Amino acid sequence: MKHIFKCIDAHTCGNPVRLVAQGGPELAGKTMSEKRQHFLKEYDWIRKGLMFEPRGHDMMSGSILFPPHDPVNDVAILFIETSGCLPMCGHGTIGTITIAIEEGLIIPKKEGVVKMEAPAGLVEIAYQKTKNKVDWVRLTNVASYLAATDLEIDCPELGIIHFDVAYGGNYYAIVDPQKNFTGVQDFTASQIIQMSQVVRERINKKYPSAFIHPENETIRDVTHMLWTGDTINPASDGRNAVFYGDKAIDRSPCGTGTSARLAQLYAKGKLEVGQAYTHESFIGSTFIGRVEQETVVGEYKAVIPSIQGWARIYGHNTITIDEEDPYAFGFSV
Ligand code: PYC
Repeated sequence: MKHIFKCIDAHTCGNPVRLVAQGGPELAGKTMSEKRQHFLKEYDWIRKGLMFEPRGHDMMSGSILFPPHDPVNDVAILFIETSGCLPMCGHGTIGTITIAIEEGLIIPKKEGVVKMEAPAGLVEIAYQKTKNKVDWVRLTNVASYLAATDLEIDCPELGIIHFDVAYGGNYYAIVDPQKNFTGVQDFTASQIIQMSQVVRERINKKYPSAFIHPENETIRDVTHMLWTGDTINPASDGRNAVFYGDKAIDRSPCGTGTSARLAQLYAKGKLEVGQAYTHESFIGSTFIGRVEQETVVGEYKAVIPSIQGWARIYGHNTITIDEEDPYAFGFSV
């Protein structure tokens, strides 16, 4: 049996986004969170086949669009990544909206605005288009908050490190420069990956069930690590290396990671409502983040962050998953 997927490939500030325009499954559920559970149970082979080698790679990330559940919205989205089906993905949103608008896959009710249902919640998006190109996309993300501060863990290469945990659509352990960690500028991507693999596992073992979203218990645990450090461009406000999946460092500044970072900085009094924060990725590409307003999530003080970035389409692919191919459902080395 052969399964055929029409995909449009783009990158958001360097990180890949593969939008599955045709061939995605029909899913059951009254919300995108329920549809995500259905996909994970019955169709995860699609994610594995399209994201992992030989059709994808460690950083591959993508999306599938669905009609909105509430007719006031424009679209609903499922994120498919090497790391699973994320509740929310910022670079994935910027890439998907760029593709969908340029290729006419979404006709928004109001030009320049897309209301998108993600598994983590409703995300309102603004974009600017010149002729048939999207110049930028700005998403107003789900409520983000600082969940814990100054926790400690033993990192094999560094010794004891201190970290905060913040939610920005996924839970991030944020490691700022400190005695045993001088900053991302002093490490290679491979070194950060090796440290993150061990540290993330140790964090979730040491703090079991500590990070569960107060309004959606399917969103849980530290899934991403965000290491900070000196910027490449002096005009930027911060730089990160975001680790996700098993071997990926985000090439974009990471939308949910930037949201978590904004929530952390705001809670610590280092950022004000409305203040722009230029966040650099490991490769030096930038998003502009902003705390738009304060809010609450359960018992936590939270913020509504916005993230602005750009994406470029680079390919139109018809991808086949042939069940007789020994590597039909991907592999990882
Ligand atoms: O941009 O939110 C993001 C993201 C998550 C994982 C990779 N990128």
